[in-house]
Amino acid sequence: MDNNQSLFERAQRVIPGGVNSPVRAFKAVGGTPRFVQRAQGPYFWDANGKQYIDYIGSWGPIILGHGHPAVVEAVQKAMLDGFSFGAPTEREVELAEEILKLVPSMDMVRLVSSGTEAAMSAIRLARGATGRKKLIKFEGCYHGHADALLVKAGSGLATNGLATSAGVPPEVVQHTLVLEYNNILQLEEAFALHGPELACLMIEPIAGNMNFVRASVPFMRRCRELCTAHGALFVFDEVMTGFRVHLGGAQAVYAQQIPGFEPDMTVMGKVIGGGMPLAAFGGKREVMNLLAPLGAVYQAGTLSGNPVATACGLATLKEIQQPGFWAGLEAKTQSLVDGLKAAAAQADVPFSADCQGGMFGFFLFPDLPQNYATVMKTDSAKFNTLFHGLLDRGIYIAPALYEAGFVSAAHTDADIAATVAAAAEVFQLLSK
Ligand code: KE4
Repeated sequence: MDNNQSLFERAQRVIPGGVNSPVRAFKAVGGTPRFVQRAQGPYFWDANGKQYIDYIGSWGPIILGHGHPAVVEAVQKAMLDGFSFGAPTEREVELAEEILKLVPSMDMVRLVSSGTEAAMSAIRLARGATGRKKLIKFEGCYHGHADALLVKAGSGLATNGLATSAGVPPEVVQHTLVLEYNNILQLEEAFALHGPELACLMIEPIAGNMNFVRASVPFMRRCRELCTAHGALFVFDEVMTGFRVHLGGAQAVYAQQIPGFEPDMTVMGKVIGGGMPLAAFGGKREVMNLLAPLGAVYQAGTLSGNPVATACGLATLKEIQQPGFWAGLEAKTQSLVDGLKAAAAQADVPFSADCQGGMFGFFLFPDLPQNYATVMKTDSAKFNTLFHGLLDRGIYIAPALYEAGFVSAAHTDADIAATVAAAAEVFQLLSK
């Protein structure tokens, strides 16, 4: 038995499923999860000492690569001054100022410890600000595991969402409408039916929880128009895309295509903590001031704005502002996507891929899917062959066909070339 297997057996005796987050268990792809011993740059080494090129990077946060010297130094220094105080620190103010400088649609921001907490709090704030109950989300978008968000579409627009998890009573999800991503007709109908009751619309602007599906510009423009017309808050969930697809997040990408575009609120996470537990939600001053201790919308957290996590996040945000950072990252991500496309074409394997900044996705379809139903038509057996073929060759991609991939600044051209070469071998297996 190898060390990953023995560790997995041991873990399953004391941790449900042997993991602290379900996707890590390899349930969708089968096989034994790789237990990470250590990581450095674009690599990690598993419990057997095998090296992998890491395209998960903690599901997005590790945009600099593992163990960036400036980040390690900042964290080590912060730790010497104390791990946690439960009292305000200057560094929280510094990080908030940095986030607001880079995402000018927000006037204020509140730091929390996870994307789930940030999304949950943003919804509560939207409901408090509007006095309304209903919210719109989209099938295939994941905003963390708060009860109101564990919902799938009901039988029709007039009906309530249906809980996707045990333990979530119907009355908790009754105000959550789930629409099809990129479906303007459904969007129009939902606002026509429920406009005055809608507190907010929450969306992943580039849906990394459907692997990689972009909201079309017409769809995004219509979301903005309808939220404005009906007084619903337009909430961008940029936990994954924030500081990952662009220095200003996905909202900066859409603002290039829709003049003056901005959401009303933004939820962030992952990169802003540099890999440590840190997330945030923010918006316009008049909405954010409704939060306790000023306003009536309660929200709190023992470790919110943690002094070590904020040091990690700040050091990360400083590095991604260095000259040439984004050009270099985008060039590497694009060369990965182009290489994979060429290798798939060479093997005559139906394949499509897309990327933005340091985030990419691919599908075993000739055309990029526009919604969840299409993504889930993927031949999972073929995906699993691809996943394990790459894993055996030391390439670590997401163990689920609906997850995105991430390139860091530490990935080298040689790493990208090795990845494409490994994929070319595996595509040959798929085409047999
Ligand atoms: P966390 O609570 O996991 O920090 O964030 C929830 C969340 C919110 N919004 C978006 C767009 C997200 O992608 C996430 C979390 N992403 C998943 C990966 N698809 C985290 C991985 C996991 O669940 O283990």
